[in-house]
Amino acid sequence: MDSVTQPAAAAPADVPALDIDPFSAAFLTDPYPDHERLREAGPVTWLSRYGIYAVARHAEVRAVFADHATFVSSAGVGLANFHKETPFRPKSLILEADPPDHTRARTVLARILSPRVVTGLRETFAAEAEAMVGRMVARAAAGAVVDGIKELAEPYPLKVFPDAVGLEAEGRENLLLYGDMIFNAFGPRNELFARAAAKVQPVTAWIMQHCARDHLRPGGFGDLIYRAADAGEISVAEAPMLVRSFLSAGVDTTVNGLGNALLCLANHPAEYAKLRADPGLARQAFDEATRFEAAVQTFFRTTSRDVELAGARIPAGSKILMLLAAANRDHRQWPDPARFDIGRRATGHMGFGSGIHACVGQVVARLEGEVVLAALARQVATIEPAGEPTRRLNNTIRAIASMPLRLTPA
Ligand code: OVV
Repeated sequence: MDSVTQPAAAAPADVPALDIDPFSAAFLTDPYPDHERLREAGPVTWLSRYGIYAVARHAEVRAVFADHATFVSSAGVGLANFHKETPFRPKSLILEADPPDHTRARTVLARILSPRVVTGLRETFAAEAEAMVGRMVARAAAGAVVDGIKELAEPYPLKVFPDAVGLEAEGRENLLLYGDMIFNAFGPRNELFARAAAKVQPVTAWIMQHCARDHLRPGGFGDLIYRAADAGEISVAEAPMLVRSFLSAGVDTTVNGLGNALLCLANHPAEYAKLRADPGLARQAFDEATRFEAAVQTFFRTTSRDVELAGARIPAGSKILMLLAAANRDHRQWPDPARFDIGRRATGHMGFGSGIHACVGQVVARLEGEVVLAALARQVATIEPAGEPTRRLNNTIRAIASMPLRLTPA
């Protein structure tokens, strides 16, 4: 047997083994039946195909996030173990790091993305949301079927976030290609990865070029990273790598967070009616959509020592897949978890992770979600699917390529 077909390790005796492939086209197209199987098989399971552990319940996902010294990020947060394989790209200084290295990078990014700073963006982000929704509604008023992805979920984050980072307008389509590539790279070296990686050279070159200081508008998030380097908080060599984190984590996530929220609202007209009646529910509705259809479906950790988790003995050096989206529909945590209900308080969901690595950009993401959903609530009376959405399969992101919608202007 060659090394590709041979499992990485023998199945452990004390953990249920499953033959599920969480990176297959079938799983990624409709993950929810397999999420149920993974959750109900036990608190910790073994995925024979990859020789990895998996956790799909809320309590265990949260427990793994909470113990960052045992479940480390520095060996990679995808399937690849960086102690055995070369990383797909130079390691992120924040995502793929542990304390104390992680702490230094996190402190700088957390200050740049602090609630106080992000409050300063609210007016600009809200105005752009009203304008973009307005253009889409004008097309609908003229009788057109609109595309919720191509006309809103993609262009909105591609406008406001890189503007805030301080990136020029030209070439921003590279951000979508780069996101698709790195989120595929957290999974196995399957067909999805191969297709994305085929474009790696020009896209990576564009990204790294635009992480340089002279490409970044003074006062934007990117420039603020360089000012942290000026102040000696991080090295000059680290600065472009932290700008890269903005460009890696800030676009594909919010594009699909918005796309998934739009799909939820189109598929649940009674919930949209609630939002329409009270646009003040927009922020809570976006959070519920992030619980119900998490844009980031999975991340991995690697054990730094032998550990017992929910009765399972896991050896040092093991990869553990955390199914965030499965945890978000765990009936042990949420009443009626498979119901999209914008009236519920969805806080505590794993869509932004938790613990020291919890999404540092979630204040920006939530702002984008809130102002877009509030603009819809004010300008659109009803949202209906006008055909099946087309999925874009990705090893990590729950993504939609195109979503025909019929809108009734308010
Ligand atoms: C959360 C996240 C996703 C992807 C990339 C990064 C972070 C990064 O730091 O590069």
